[in-house]
This record gives sequence, C-alpha cells and structure tokens, in this order.
Amino acid sequence: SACSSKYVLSHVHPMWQGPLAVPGGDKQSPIDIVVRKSVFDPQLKPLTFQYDPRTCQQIWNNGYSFLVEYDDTSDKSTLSGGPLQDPYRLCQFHFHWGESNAWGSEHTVDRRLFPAELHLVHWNAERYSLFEEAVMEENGLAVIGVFLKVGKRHEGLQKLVDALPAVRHKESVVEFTKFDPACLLPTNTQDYWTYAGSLTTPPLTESVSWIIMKQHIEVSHDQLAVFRSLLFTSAEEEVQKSMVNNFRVQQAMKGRTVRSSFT
Ligand code: SG4
Ligand code: ZN
Repeated sequence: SACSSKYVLSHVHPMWQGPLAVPGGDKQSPIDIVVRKSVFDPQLKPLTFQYDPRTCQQIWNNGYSFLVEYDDTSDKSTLSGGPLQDPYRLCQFHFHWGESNAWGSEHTVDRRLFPAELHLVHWNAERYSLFEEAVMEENGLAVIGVFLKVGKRHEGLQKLVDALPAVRHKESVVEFTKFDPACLLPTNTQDYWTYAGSLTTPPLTESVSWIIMKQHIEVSHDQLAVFRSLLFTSAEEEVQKSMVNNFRVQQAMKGRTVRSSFT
C-alpha cells in the first residue's frame, strides 16, 4: 500500500519524507509481473540496442542511487524497436538493491524478488527537445529493467564496481568513460515483458514504457556488497546511512496488461 511505501522509504531517503507525491494515477510502477496473465503480442518487434561507449561520462551518487551518465546531446546511444515507435536516447543507468540478497528489485516475477534491478533510462528525443520535458509526457521515456541474481562475478560490471568507492558519499561525482552498457544486458534480449507505467521516484510521472528482460544477469555477492557500501548521506553528515533498500513498493495493476514478446 502507499502507506507502507512511505514508511519504508522515509527511513532511507529524505526524498520520501512527507506525503508521497503520487499523482493518483492508474499507471504507477513498479508492479508484480504475473506470468500467466501476460499476453503474447506477435506485433512486438525485436529490440535494437545501439550504444556507443564513448558517450559514457561520469558516475554520480545522487543520494538515492548511483547514476552512470551518458552524453545525450545526439543520437549516438539509442534504443529502438520492441514496443517503441521512435528511437530513444540513453541518458543514464542506475540500480535498486536490498540490504540482503533476499530482496531489492522493484519489479517481481510471480512474486519472486531479486537482490537488485538495473534500469537503463532512455528518452524520446524525436518528440521532445529536453529530457525534463519527456519526463512529463506520454511516450517520453523507455526504461529497460534487468534483474540481478547472485552467482558468479560479472566481468563487465567489475569496472564499474571498482569506481564506486570514489562516489561513496551523496553528491560525489567521478569521471567514468568508455563503458559499454550493453555488457550489462542478458544474452537473450529478445524475450521481454512490456507495460505502461511510471517513474518509481518523484515526480512519479506516467511517462514510462517499461521493458523488463525475462533473462537475468549474474553478479557476485562481493560486487553487491560494494553497492551496499555506498551512502545515502554526504560527507558532512554526522550519522552515515548505508545506501540499501532504495526501491519503491509495488503498485496496483489497475486494469493494465503486461504484454510479452515470447510464448
Ligand atoms: C533513481 O532515483 C535515479 O537516481 C533517478 O535519476 C531516476 O529518475 C529515478 O530512479 C526514477 O527512475 O527508472 N526507477 S526509474 O523509474 O530517471 C529519473 C535521476 O534523478 C527521472 C536523474
Ligand atoms: Zn530505477
């Protein structure tokens, strides 16, 4: 419920203190994907990821997650196909994770929780001229979700993990270049679920075409431990708070359907 979400998150981040800024909409995220209720849509196209590692710029601890930011002033790194009518530009990716391996993802599949979830955030530069504008509009954003499971070490992720101690505190930024986000995708990107939803943090606008990968990726417990060593707090604060449980609780389907690209 909205009450429990406020309760959980007000402990971890001041962004969530006070009344939740839910616009009272019918298309909020995240959700539980009920596999047997998802509907195969043969019209869904394969996804095309065209990422240029040279557009990678920096890592920023924004006090809620860490963002790996990309230059989105041109169409150098884009996502197209799938349910999308236009190419969407990559602007950043970030993760959500738990304090233990038993939870942490925002979406779930048949109620199954994952220890973390990757979000690659793209915006529709064909239709809108600014990211800030796309955030407010229908078909403004496309977010790819990838579940993380604990298993063997992820070689591609390690370069990022090695850079994280430099952004331990809130508001710290470090240069980070030549990182290919495609290395974080599962081997099979053609099987996915898609539905119309919202951002999972304020402003919670219902501008997101969610595309959730069926296949997960594996990372090691030690790699997730480095995520958990980050802080919600700045260097000046007396009481330091570990960056964990930075997920929103699940929202009602309210009559929406989840479509799948596979049978
Ligand atoms: C995280 O808090 C990111 O730090 C935010 O990035 C992001 O907001 C927010 O999650 C919501 O994104 O894919 N989980 S989500 O729905 O991308 C935006 C920033 O604040 C607008 C830049
Ligand atoms: Zn997210």
